[in-house]
Amino acid sequence: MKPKTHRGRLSAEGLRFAIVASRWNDFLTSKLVDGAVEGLEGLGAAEAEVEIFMVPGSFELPLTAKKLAESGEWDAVIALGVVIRGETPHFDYVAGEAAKGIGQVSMQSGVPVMFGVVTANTLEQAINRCGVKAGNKGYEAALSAVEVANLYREIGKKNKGQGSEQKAIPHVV
Ligand code: DLZ
Repeated sequence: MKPKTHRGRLSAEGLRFAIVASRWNDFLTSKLVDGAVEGLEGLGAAEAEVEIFMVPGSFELPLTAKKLAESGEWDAVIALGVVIRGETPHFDYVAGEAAKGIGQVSMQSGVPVMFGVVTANTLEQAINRCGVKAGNKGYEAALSAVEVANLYREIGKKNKGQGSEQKAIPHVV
């Protein structure tokens, strides 16, 4: 058996993206923003279709993402922040609320909201995940945003198609 597999296209053409980024740990979050923009641009996003919204800290990411998701303007929202356990007395609250809130926004709005928040135990770990040395979570989040935005478009089209087939059933019976 070889079931049909659906995978979102890695093309940002015709899609709109909002990036919401925390200013806390700005020297690192700015790298995440750069990574996300680079990722979107590399996949063909137009400059006019990408906008960046800055917030004070990661705690503010969920509500801002909610307002953006509810606006109906964006195919995906990319939330970026950095929370470092060793430097943050309220690490669990800030990181936990950001993660929980972003997940809820995505589920409630139906708009994909990417979790591009680096939660690290040490500054060194955080640096490594912000593209200063190696991987960049902003870049990764941008690629995921493009992939799922395209996948959900495809699923949306399929659902619409199924809706019209279902309407036909009573006439057949
Ligand atoms: C207050 C705070 C602390 C201690 N640490 C961080 C952090 O490591 N990363 C981050 O993004 N934000 C932090 N904040 C700020 C909170 O997210 C929030 O902006 C403030 O508590 C105001 O609501």
